[in-house]
Amino acid sequence: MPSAAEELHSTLVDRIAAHDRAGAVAVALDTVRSGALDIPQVHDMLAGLLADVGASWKAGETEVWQEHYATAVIRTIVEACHPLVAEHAAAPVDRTVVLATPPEEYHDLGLRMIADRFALAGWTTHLLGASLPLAELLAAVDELRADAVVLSAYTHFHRLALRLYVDELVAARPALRVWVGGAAFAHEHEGWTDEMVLDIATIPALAGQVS
Ligand code: B12
Repeated sequence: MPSAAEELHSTLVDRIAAHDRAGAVAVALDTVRSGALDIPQVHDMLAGLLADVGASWKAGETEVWQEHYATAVIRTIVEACHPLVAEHAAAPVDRTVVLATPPEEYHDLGLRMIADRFALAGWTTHLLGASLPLAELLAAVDELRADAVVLSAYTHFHRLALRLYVDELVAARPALRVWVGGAAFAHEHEGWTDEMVLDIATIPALAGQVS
């Protein structure tokens, strides 16, 4: 018998192939509301689905527009689940995090999901999205009184650019906690400290590490 994640995966593949965005969103929302999967489990499944779409595009089996369409449907699902994040969130932990990707890094869907993980853990969460210039990040950190910044890189190229970005950020705000992650860090993080590279599984327990 297929698991709830496998069942949702297969239904979403069908709905996306049928260009039925509303149907895809409805089935994902029903799955969370029924308790069959929680939001992180839905996000993990969606990330796997997109990796498959990307592999299919690379193999020449999926058109660019189809990849964009699947990504857009998945983003709509993530946003549609957002009210449920507030319903399922832990008690507020009195910590604030700002999330962004560095200039020219447009892969921000993973970061969007990470924002919800922080919200579920009780953090005040401000997602600033993709390609944020450092000066704007610094202004946001001050205005929003952030305790921590979370940055994401998908490609190796953007991981290299992130190094300088983080060095400048740390020099400008030495007391700020800075975490990085994303696909560019999935296999190793040479040149980065263990403390800075965030393990997604530790998010529920992070508040105690930030004063
Ligand atoms: C969607 C997508 C796009 C969208 C992005 C939309 C958006 N707003 O995010 C668009 C169309 C903009 C795009 C553009 C490009 N893309 Co693209 N894209 C993808 C695709 C299909 C899915 C990526 C995705 O969203 N995955 C789902 C998310 C949820 O996964 P994730 O980001 O890894 O996040 C998870 C974890 O990594 C983690 N995480 C993420 N951030 C953080 C941060 C922290 C702190 C932590 C703890 C965890 C964490 O949490 C998430 C949940 O598990 C992949 C295919 C694939 N195989 O992945 C290609 C892919 C990433 N793209 C690729 C390429 C080449 C490009 C372009 C260069 C294409 C082009 N010629 O223009 C441009 C580059 C744009 C740029 N400068 O950034 C390549 C990258 C190859 C590489 N590794 O170098 C891929 C792998 C496709 C391929 N097979 O070749 N892309």
